[in-house]
Amino acid sequence: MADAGNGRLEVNGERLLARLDQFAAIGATPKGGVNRQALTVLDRQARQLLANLGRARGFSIYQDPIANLFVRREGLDPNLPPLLIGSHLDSQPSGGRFDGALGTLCAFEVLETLQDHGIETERTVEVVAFTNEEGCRFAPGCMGSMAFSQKSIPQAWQSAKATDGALFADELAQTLADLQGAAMRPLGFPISAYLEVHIEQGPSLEKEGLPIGIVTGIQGTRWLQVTISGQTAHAGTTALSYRKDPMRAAVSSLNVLYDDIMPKDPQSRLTVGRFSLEPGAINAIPASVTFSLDIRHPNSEQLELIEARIRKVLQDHAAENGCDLAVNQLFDMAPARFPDALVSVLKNAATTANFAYKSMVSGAFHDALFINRVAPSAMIFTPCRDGLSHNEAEYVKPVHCIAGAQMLLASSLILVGG
Ligand code: HGY
Ligand code: MN
Ligand code: MN
Ligand code: MN
Repeated sequence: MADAGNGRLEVNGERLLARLDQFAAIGATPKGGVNRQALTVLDRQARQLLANLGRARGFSIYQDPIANLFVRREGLDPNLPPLLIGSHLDSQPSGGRFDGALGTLCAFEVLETLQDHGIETERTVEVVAFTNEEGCRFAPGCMGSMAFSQKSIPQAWQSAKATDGALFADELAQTLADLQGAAMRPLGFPISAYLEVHIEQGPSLEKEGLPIGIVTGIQGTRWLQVTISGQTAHAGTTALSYRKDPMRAAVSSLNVLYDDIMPKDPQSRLTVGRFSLEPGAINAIPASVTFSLDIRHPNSEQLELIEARIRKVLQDHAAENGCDLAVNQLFDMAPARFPDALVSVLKNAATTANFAYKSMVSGAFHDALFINRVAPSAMIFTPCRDGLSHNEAEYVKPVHCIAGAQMLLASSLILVGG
């Protein structure tokens, strides 16, 4: 096995960094981030680029009915379920150039390194770019990995009832049609394991000066869509006692929730990411306000309690303001715990590759959460500057990008034999 003179196979760091630049150019924003949202023309361009790069290396290219993209490097024994490695290529609207792309391109770099050195693995290795991990343009997140794990595409995602359901169906069909040079295959297939490299999207690895995090699990996430409906009326003539003001109900309930949840439980997370009012006239009391709530906690019971508390507070403040309340749960991702045996493989790889590391639970959700429901999965984190992500200033040092790919290569080699 060719190596860099120190007895180990090395990824081609320069090539990886060049690939990251190539993909960052697709949907590049003026502040150095990317806006490459799921199923947009830009997302399709990134998928096509990965497919072309894979074909140029002689790998087979597949997609499935939810537009997950696969780049396959055959192993010696076709009867062995493949090792799946990858992440996602879609981004946040004001996203960073590493979230998702780093994991996908580290995975592709593993295939290229195996190819460069003519290494024949017993087991086939496939790179995957899962569709719509972010869930911003179309909720929920992790659509590709969720559909893969349950071998079906929930009807709700394509029905007009869901947020932009009809648009989703059209954009999915167009994305599938646009991809050149890929064969269609059914949703979900047996895999031996799934590994994902991802940026930590938090500050701890950088703070502790560690190049690698070994992820033992992912905290739970719930998304709610809240609509408080009151009565639109004249801003100047309507006295307080006559008002049914949904904005007042929203502000007072959120004030309670902001003070009551995160300050009292440092493991909890509560975020209002989206907020809109109807009709949106400066001089009319709103008829309704609609906002999102992103709730996170590593513990399922706590997540349940937090959601119940939120619903109660919203209900009380809506009622106090003579308003109606509707709460729609957009999704509920139960916490995931990765299998110890696979986590140990990553730890062995880190030790062999001489990377200092720590074990940690992910604050962000990832495709690995769903794939872990059908096959042993685990993740490798790299530090990111100031822990910043879902922000155009997201940054990972080149040395850490390369460390992520090297870890993925070392872990994959343990899992594929040959
Ligand atoms: O929201 C998340 O946790 C993921 O980064 N999309
Ligand atoms: Mn991500
Ligand atoms: Mn993300
Ligand atoms: Mn992910």
